[in-house]
Formats: sequence, C-alpha cells, structure tokens
Amino acid sequence: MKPLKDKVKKSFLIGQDKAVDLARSAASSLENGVDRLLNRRLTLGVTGFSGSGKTTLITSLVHQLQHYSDALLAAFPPVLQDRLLGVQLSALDGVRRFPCQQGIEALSRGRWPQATREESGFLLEIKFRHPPGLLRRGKPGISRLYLEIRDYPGEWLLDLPLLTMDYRGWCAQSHSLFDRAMRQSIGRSFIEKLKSIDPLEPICELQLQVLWQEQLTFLTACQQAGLTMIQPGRWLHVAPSGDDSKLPFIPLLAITGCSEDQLGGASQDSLFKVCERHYQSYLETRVKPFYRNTFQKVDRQLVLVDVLKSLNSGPEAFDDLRFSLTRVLQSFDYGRNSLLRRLIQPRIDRVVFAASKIDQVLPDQHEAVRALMANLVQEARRRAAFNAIDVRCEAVAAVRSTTYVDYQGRQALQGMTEQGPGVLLHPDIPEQIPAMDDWQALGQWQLRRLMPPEGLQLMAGGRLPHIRLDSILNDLLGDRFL
Ligand SMILES: Nc1nc2c(ncn2[C@@H]2O[C@H](COP(=O)(O)OP(=O)(O)OP(=O)(O)O)[C@@H](O)[C@H]2O)c(=O)[nH]1
Ligand SMILES: [Mg+2]
Repeated sequence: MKPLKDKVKKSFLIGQDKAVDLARSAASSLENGVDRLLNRRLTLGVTGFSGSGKTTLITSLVHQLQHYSDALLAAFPPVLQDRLLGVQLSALDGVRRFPCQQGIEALSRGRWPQATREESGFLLEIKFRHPPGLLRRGKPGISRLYLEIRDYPGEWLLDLPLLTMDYRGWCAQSHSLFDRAMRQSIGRSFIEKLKSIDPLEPICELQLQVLWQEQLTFLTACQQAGLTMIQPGRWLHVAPSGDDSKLPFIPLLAITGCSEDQLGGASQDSLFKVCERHYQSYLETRVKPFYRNTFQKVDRQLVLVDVLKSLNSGPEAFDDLRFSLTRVLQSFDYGRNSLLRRLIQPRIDRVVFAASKIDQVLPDQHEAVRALMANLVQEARRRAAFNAIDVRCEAVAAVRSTTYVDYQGRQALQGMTEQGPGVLLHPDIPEQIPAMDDWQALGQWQLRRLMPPEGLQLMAGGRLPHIRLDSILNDLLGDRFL
C-alpha cells in the first residue's frame, strides 16, 4: 500500500510544482506584457553574420553602461544630462547567461571575446531619472527600462532564408551559387560529383554519409575564403558524428533537370525523398525554434555588417555578402508596433544598420563606409521605410583598436596586429558598390586583423575606447529615456 501512497504523494507534489511553475511563468509573461505596454521593456535583436562583431559589441555596450561615468557617451542624452543611475544584469528564463565577464576579461588581456557557439542572453535593467517637468506613476522622477538581448552564432542566421524555401528551391539556389567562380575553385570536384548524382536513384546510406561529410569540408572552406552565403549555416560547427549526422542531406544539383512528375512520383527511399525529409526535419528542429525564440519578439534591431572584410575579400565575396544580407533581411517582419500588437505580438519598429569595426580605416573614410553599407542594405531599408519604420544607418567600432600617426607625410593608422605593432595603410573606400576600377585599387589592400588596444584595465571599470557606440545607443534607445 505504501508505495502507491508514495506514488500518489509524489505525483501530487510534481503537479504542485508544475502548477507553481505555470503560475510563475504566467505572472512573468503578464509582467513582461505590462512592461511592454508601458514602453518599459524592449527586446533588442543584434543581428549579424559570423564575425560581424556582435559579441564584442554587446560586451562593450554593457561595459559602457555599467561604467557610464567614465565612458565616452556624449551622444547618449541620459549620460550627457547626468540622468543615468545605474544598470543591473540578470539572467533570462531558460537561456544560458551571456558570458559578459569572460569578454571583459579577454579584452583586458589583449584578446577578443571568443567566437560564439551557443545561444545566450540577459536582461539589462537601466535605472534613470527622467527629465524634469514630467509627472509619472511610481517613484517620482525615477524610471526603469528593461532591455532583453540575446547572442548566438552568426552562422545560424544564414538558415533563416531556408524557412521560405522548400528542398527543391534550396537545391536550385545551390545550383546557381555553385556555378560561381570562387565556389568552383574551392570545390570543383565535389560540385561535379553532386551534379552527377541522380536524385531518383535509391538511397545508399553510406554514400549519403560520405557526401555529407565532404559537404562539411566544402562549407568550411567557403567560409575561410570569405564567402557568406553558406547553408546550412549550423553545419559549419557540427560534430561529424553528432546528432546532425543522423539526418544528413545534400543539395541534389541535378534536380533542376527533373520534371514535377518525376519528382512527385519518386519512391520514398529515393535520394530525393530522403534528403527532402531530412531537410524538412532540419527546419522543424533547428531553424524554426531559433527564429521563434530569438527573433519573433524583437522590437528593435541592430544589423551589424562587416563591410570592410568583404570589401577586402574581392568582388565575388562582396556580392555574396550582398546576396546573403538581402535574403536574411527578408526574414524580418518590419511592421507597425501598435499598442495592442506590442502586448500580443511585438513588431520591429526601429532598425539600425551599422558597418562594424570602422577603427580599421581613417576617420575621413568613416562616412564612405557608412554610405557603402547603406547601399548594401538598400532593399531592406526601402521595405522598412515603406512600413513606416524608423531606419538609421551608422558606422561603429565597439572597441577602438587603432590610433592615428603621421607616416611619410600622411595620416595613417597604428595598432597591434597579430604580428606585433604596425602602421596600417588603406585605399579610399568607395561610397557605392565598387565598380571594376575600384576593385583594382582595393585589390592591393591587405586588411590585417587587429588585436584590442593594450593595457585596458576593464576589470577595475576602466574606459573602453569605441567609435560612435553612443550614437548607436541613442538611435536604438534614446526615445525611451524621454
Ligand atoms: N578592429 C576591430 N575588430 C573587431 C571589433 N569588434 C570585433 N572585431 C574583430 O572581429 C572578430 C569577431 O568579433 P565577434 O564579436 O566575435 O563577432 P560575432 O559576430 O560575435 O561572431 P560569431 O560569434 O562567430 O557570430 C573579433 O575576434 C575581432 O577580431 C572592433 O570594434 N574593432
Ligand atoms: Mg559572437
């Protein structure tokens, strides 16, 4: 009898725990909803491909706000007007905590924060005094803004366009991408092999597994060569014998030569049908949850673009960046943030497009980099503006790693490269998408990876130099401090 009694008691307790959890989560959602309604809570979507500078920027942003009295934030009115009272970081329910402290430690040791391999996030509570003359509810004169931020591996972003494509569409897209010169020179024999496979032939699991592994090597080589449009993006960091290897798929390039009837009538164990099922399962288990958790709640978006790196990787890599940006930005729902919608389903109401790492060029070129980036995201800007969204274009360096010196009678940059201290020269940056002549001048340029400035004392709250991060803060949040 006793075991039964114990069982009943145990399930009662579990039920009780579940009820408490449910009540807690409902209360927390309600609180979030009310905060949203009162404009006190914002979800900021930091969007950018791998290496665009997301983690570094988030780390710098938190540090600047935590140590606002020493930071250079003149373009951010709450600091300029001495109205910021402090910030506090807390965890987000069910999300790994963003490794902010590790990032600060790394920068203090002259290293960059580590590349991101999993999703993380935090809630930043910003306490401030509002401008005199305004009466508000609650403690007089004092308000709070809650800012939710998540970080994730940039490669995952590349998978969002897959949500609008079926497997056949993806194969067709791969077919045209794989015919371009850079991909051909990286993996001609692999591409030829893919082209020669008959999609209707019965699957041989071993053959699919081998091709899948070859695909991983090809994707990594494409990334190393400076290409952006690499799908599935998650596979850039997948373990060859991990879970993803159980549901492999490859782009069957010969699909473009098959008729609707042929594909529709393909047997369930044909290569085409198996790959199609695995593709669908990848979307359901990997891409959709990521989109739902990370982007569906975004109110404001910062899109970071490493324009200089792509410019330095040549015309095809640059074109690839442009194509990827256009495709990924199509995934975002830019729409009006009405009062009711904000409670039920928030929408992006402000987007800031920013060229990152502009400390790699001289100040008289910053405007050109900004203009070039604005050109790159032209279609998304137009779409957002049409939907009455506030769109801004910026250029930023989250961690300024260069200073200026006179070098042979002209101004040049000076910074710590991986090979030691160096003087860095660069050509003029075109404001428009480069023409053939521009590419000739750009071809001579070797962009070298900089290290963070030496001697940062960030653990003790020291100043972290940046360029225009305060303008970005103002663009994104300024209106919430009025
Ligand atoms: N000069 C300079 N380099 C920067 C700056 N921010 C980032 N970098 C460089 O860009 C690299 C990538 O930055 P991350 O912040 O890790 O980029 P990410 O977008 O988080 O990349 P993933 O985690 O791979 O998605 C760093 O390791 C630095 O080499 C900056 O403000 N100035
Ligand atoms: Mg990162």
